[in-house]
Amino acid sequence: MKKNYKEVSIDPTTQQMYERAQEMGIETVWERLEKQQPQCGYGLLGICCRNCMMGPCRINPFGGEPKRGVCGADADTIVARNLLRMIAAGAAAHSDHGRHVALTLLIAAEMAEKFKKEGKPVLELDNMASNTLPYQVRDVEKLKAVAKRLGIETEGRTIREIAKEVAEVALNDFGKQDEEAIAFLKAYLNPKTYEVFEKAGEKAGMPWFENGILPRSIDREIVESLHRTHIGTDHDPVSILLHGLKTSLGDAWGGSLIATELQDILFGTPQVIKAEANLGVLKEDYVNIVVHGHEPVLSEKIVEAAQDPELIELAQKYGAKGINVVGMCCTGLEVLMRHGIPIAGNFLQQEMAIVTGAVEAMVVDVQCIMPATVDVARCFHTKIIDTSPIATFPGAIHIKFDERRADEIAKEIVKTAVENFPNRSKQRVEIPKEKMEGYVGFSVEAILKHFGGTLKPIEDAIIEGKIKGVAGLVGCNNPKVKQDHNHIKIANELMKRDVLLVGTGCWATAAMKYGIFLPEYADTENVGPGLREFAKEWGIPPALNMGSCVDCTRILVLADMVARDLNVPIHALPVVGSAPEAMTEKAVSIGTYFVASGITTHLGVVPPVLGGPKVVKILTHDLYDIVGAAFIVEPDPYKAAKKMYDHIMKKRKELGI
Ligand code: SF4
Ligand code: MSK
Repeated sequence: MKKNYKEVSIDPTTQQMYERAQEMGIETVWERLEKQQPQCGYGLLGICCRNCMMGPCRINPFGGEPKRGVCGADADTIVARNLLRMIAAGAAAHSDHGRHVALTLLIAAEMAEKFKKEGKPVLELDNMASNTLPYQVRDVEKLKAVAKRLGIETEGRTIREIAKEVAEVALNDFGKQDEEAIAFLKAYLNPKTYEVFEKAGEKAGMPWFENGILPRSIDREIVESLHRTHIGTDHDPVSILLHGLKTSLGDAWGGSLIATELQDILFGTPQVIKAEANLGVLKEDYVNIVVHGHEPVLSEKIVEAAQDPELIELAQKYGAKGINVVGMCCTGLEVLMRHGIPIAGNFLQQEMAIVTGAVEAMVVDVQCIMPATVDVARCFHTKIIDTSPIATFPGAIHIKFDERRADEIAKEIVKTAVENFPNRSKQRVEIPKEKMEGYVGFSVEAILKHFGGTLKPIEDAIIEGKIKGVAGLVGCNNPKVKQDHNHIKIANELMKRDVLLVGTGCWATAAMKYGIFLPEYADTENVGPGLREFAKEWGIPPALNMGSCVDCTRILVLADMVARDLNVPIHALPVVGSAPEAMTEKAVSIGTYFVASGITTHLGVVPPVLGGPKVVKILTHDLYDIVGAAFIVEPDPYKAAKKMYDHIMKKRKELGI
């Protein structure tokens, strides 16, 4: 059933393309959601279990029979187990991404070693700055900083040797078998928060969680999640959820952190740069390539290949003015942050980009890519090119990526897109004109640089009350919520109350589309006087784009630095998190690791937990006593912002500021 375009999104480009899709009879995410109605009530409440073949089992949500599954599991056990599996899947996705980056760094270092033995230019290879390598070390300073944190010797060693050891320490964190916390967590976390993690088991009345919720290895905690939730294993919602916190911390201070830090080493640490967002970044006269997914290991190379003079010449031969690479979702944010490559949209715009009729190729890697893109692409000349050996899309072109042949494969992909340009039907092109500029690239390093090498100006502004606190806004779009509506409403409501925003993921793309990443936004009525004054004094927007989903760890590292400066655990800070339009299992893991790390976090979409009253109580109340933070679940953006602000004010009071 056709919806009014105003119901699906507040973004004019999505509205326009949604209408166009309707006219062309193209099914989109909104029709598919409609066809799923009514969605299963058991599923929404989290009280169905398929963990063994005596099931599936369902619990009566009204208190009648059946109260237990065939094995005897009650509603809380089932809800907690389902939630743990969601956390584990989210942590797995982020962490496998991190592993891929670590392996890429290792492969590059090993290739440098091999080439050196073959007599190629020694100095360049020792510095990992040779063009013969598929991947180089672009940020030597960051490599050394990460090595120093990890206790790796840097003096008198080549970049290649340091890079190799950093990659090895990272990879060891995935599979080690001892009981110690992972190396990256120990290297980054302040001792006060470390202690909170260590004592969490005791505080929860489960002293057999010997090292509390300190993750021992990234993979092990994910595997143990599957083990615990196997029929007949863990049945206490408290221990199941404690392990959920532990697994998510393996993501936060392990898999995702490794992804962010090693990507910065390989591709450069983001610095502040101006760029553009929204579907208006597609260009009518150019070959348009959309890079979509999450891993910059591929998209970095596509960006490079698109600058190849031979490929540009080929594009011109086919009548295009050149090659225009744009991003989508988190892969888009990665190249936006590092190179200012324009971002075409967030999660709910992937089909919309194809509906413009102007996309020659959508090049996808992993995560958040709808299989429906292939169906929409069939209505146009667009080619969907899948590239990851772990993500194959029926009906797409498969050009699988291999880091060792990265340049060659990237060129093949770009060439495939260029050669598709003559197949474009000019009459069927309609590109929305809206796009917006904004400043991006606020890595922790860029923020420090901007404030003169210290966070003191931010801390002072918080202590003075000019800024009341900081909110980390993250996460997806979800067609159950009007696209971007909650993202923008919550952002404005918090900024009005003088809360400085930092954010990532689809929230960041939403904020950029509405001009929030422009310093001028501080002059609008959506920003309170204190935050306005602070933003103007420092020449920053009232909200800072910190990158992709894995870059939520930049928010954690920033919070950790402030906590160190004030000599408190993270949970003592006037800081909150929010995923206003959460959708993925990764968002569940992020929300959980924010909370576990001490940042009370709001979810704007109710997760499937309401069928387990004990679970709800643990998540929204008991966790305050265990880790000092908990979840706020509130679909109404105004009420949500108020609750988040109240939490910030409570923390200020406790700090005596
Ligand atoms: Fe049913 Fe228990 Fe099997 Fe789940 S594990 S399907 S509740 S019998
Ligand atoms: S892309 S995880 S929809 S933020 Fe990271 Fe957006 Fe959520 Fe995917």
